[in-house]
Order: sequence, then structure tokens, then C-alpha cells
Amino acid sequence: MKKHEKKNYIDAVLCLSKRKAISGYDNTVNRFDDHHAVHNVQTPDIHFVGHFLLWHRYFLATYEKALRTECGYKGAQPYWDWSLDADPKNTSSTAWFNSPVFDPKTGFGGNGAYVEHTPQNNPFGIPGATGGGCVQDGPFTEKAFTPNYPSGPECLRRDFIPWIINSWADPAVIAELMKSPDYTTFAFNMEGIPSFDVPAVHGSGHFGVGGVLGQLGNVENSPADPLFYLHHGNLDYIFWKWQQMDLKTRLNQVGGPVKSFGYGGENVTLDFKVNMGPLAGDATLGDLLNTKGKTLCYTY
Ligand SMILES: [Cu+2]
Repeated sequence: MKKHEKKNYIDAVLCLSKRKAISGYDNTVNRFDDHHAVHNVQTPDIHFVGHFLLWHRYFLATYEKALRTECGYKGAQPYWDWSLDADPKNTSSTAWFNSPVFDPKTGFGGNGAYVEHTPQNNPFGIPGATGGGCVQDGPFTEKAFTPNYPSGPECLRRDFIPWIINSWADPAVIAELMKSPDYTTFAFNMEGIPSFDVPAVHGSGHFGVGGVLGQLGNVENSPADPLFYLHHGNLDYIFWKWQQMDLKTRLNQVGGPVKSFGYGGENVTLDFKVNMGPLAGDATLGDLLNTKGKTLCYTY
């Protein structure tokens, strides 16, 4: 993106964070909080399920629509391709900290201030976290931007973990994912399992940037970080590219469990409906498979 395009996008996000909330969820103050809250409230129903990818696709489109219709944004929803920043040969490299996406002037700002990680605040002993406190520079420091949901205003925190981006956003991991033969396998391979021992593309941006103490690393509250939408934008882009490889099949195929971790139980179908709570109407998975369908209208 050109410099002015980046600015227009970030300005629109800041604008959304100044418009009055409509969702009615406790502690939502503004329209940015509304989106965060809907993700938080639905968390148990939208992760480790067959509709994970399509729910998040619809969520992104809903957010993009709010930026466009309520904040006059004219551009497209950007994505962050972390595989361009990863250094799989040197997993402890911090080179990706200098990615343009974190630029303090034209990007989203960088890491949080360093906070000591202890068995209390890092109960799973995840190694290598380098931040954990409030973001120090860029447009989303505490004086300009505070997520208010779920429990009142707080600063945006990040907690960069070098090895996670370097090994989980490895282009080779993504190339392997692209070989998934069907929707159910693809969706499962992308989302991964809740383990730090198995690389998962979905976990790369979440835990690489949010780490242990940042919001982006928290399954419920990850949309408190505006980068959530660029991280999930890239997941959607990868999903879209995978669909293009066999559109005839992949515009008409879903699968995976209705209930979280319900593998082997009831599976979702094309008629299965997802909802955005107070943000938008319901949509079927069959419709959301198509980015140019009844509900969605975009391409890459
Ligand atoms: Cu999510």
C-alpha cells in the first residue's frame, strides 16, 4: 500500500473507535469495541468448528463495511502477509520486528514495553516473549486508542515472540497447507490445535504479535488489536487462494464440527447459518464460500 493509503486505513480505524457503540454489550463504548465484543461473546461457538474460517471471513467483511459506510474509508481491507517477514532459517531472529506493518509513522506501531514473564502471568511457560506491556509507538498508543471491552479502558498490549512468526509463518508451512485436499482438512490444518508444539498458520500472527500478555494472543479478546483484521485478512487470502485452485468444488464444500472440538460428531452443512449478533444479518456457509455471493462482494 502507498503511504496515503495506509494513513487512510488507520484513520478510518481511529474514526471507528470514536463512533458510539450500538451493540449494547457491557463496557462497549465505540464501534470498534462492538466488533471486539461480538467476537468475544461468540468465542466458544466459532473456534475449532467447521465454520471457523467462514465466520471470520464474514466478521472481517462486516468490519470493512463499517469502516467504509461509517468512516468514509474508500480503500480495501488490507492483509499482513507474515510469510514475507518470517525467517525460518533463524528462528530467534527479531528481523520481523522491523516489518513495515509495525512502522511507528506509517504502520500500526510495534512491540509492547517489556514486562517480566513469571509462572503467574505465563502459566504455560511459553518461551521467548519480549514485550507484554503497552504499545510504545504508532497510532494506537494509550493516549490515542483504548479498547474498552470487556472490562473498561485499557492500553493495547503486544508481546512479540520471535520464533513463532519465524517458524509458524514459514512459507513452507503455508505451501504444505495449500496441499490440503478438501475443506475440512484445509480448515483443520490452518486452525491447528491448541498446542505450542505444532506449528499452525492461524496461530502465527496471534501468538507472534500478541504473545502471552498481548490482546492478540487471547482467543476471546484478539480483536482488541487492530492488527487482528490484517492477520485474519491474510488467513482469508490464503483460504481464497486455496479455493481458486478448484473453484467448482471449493465453492460448494464445507465440513467440520458444529460444536467446538466436536470432531466425529455433527458436521456443518452448506445451509448452516452463522450470525454477527447486532452487527449484521445471518448468512449461510454456502453463501459465504463465495466472496462474490449474496452477502459478500470482494476479491483479492
Ligand atoms: Cu477468532
